[in-house]
Amino acid sequence: MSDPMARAVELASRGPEHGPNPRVGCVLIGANGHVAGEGFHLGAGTPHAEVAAIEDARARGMELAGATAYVTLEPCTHTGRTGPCVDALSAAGVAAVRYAVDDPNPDAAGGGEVLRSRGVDAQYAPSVAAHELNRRWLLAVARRRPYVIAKWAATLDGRTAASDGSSFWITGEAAREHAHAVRAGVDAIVVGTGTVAMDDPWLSARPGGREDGHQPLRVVVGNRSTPGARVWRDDNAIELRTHDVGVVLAALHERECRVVLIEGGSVVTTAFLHADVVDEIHAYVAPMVLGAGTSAVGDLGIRTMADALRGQNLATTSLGEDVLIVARLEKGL
Ligand code: AOF
Ligand code: ZN
Repeated sequence: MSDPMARAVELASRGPEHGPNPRVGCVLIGANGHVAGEGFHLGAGTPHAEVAAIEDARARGMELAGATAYVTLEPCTHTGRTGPCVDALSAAGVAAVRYAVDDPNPDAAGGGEVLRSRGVDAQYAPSVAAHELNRRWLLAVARRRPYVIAKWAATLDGRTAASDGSSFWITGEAAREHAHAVRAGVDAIVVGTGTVAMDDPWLSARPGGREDGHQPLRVVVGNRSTPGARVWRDDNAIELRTHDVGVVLAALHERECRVVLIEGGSVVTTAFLHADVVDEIHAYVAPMVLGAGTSAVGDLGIRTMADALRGQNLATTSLGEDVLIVARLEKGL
């Protein structure tokens, strides 16, 4: 095995993108230098990667005394939904641990130190790929608030609806399909009551035209009531009667939402941008001009070019006639 940590990252990436827990992979190399077991985490409530790898080694009848564990995240010390991985690793006789990212979760962190105190050769072995895989999760846990993506579909002149309120459709099939795949990877979708009243959206994740097994929580913010709207079709939806962005983020953090998608309308999107909590923008742009109507983003109080919110262009993707620009605004980590 040339690079067990790279393999661990590859395994980790098979875990689900959404959910409260990180994507973690583990490779156990036996004292003989051969792979003894592999595992990855399948989401909250299922075994952690380390335990999955130990179980895999047992199922294969492999010896773990003197083994080295390569884990993409520092092994946990806590009993949460499952037991502490530091105990599982030491009980299995693992002699050395290499972990690629320090755990930012205060309840679970400190595994490296605990293992060293037990005589295990545990070392932090940073990997950019491991960090990148859980970038959003790491930020969400460290900042105690969800990672925020603001998304809109606009015309070339930045309009998201015509002046009569109509907005179907700005972007084409391919862009809408892409947006459904993004929805399937997030924990919650936030919209304002205005959007619910005007568009009556389903806010479901339907990649490939079919409801995904994971449906994000639908979150409606604002003071208006919207009885009978499609968002209320089942109980995977909540109403937050506030305009305070901090209150919305605290409520979603409380529910262990790590990544949230703001889908408008303009008032809500503007409020999140104004509060400086948007980490990423997904702007779908259609080759269309309206000249009048709603702007994707309202006044942010920016009066001069030097004060513009400047993102880093992470990706530009052609989707049929349309283009998606993904810009990262996030600071830190
Ligand atoms: C995971 N998978 O493979 C590892 C994790 O309370 P629990 O049991 O759901 O544990 C979640 C925490 O455990 C998580 O926030 C992280 O700090 C730590 N390690 N978590 O979900 C894993 N190794
Ligand atoms: Zn664990």
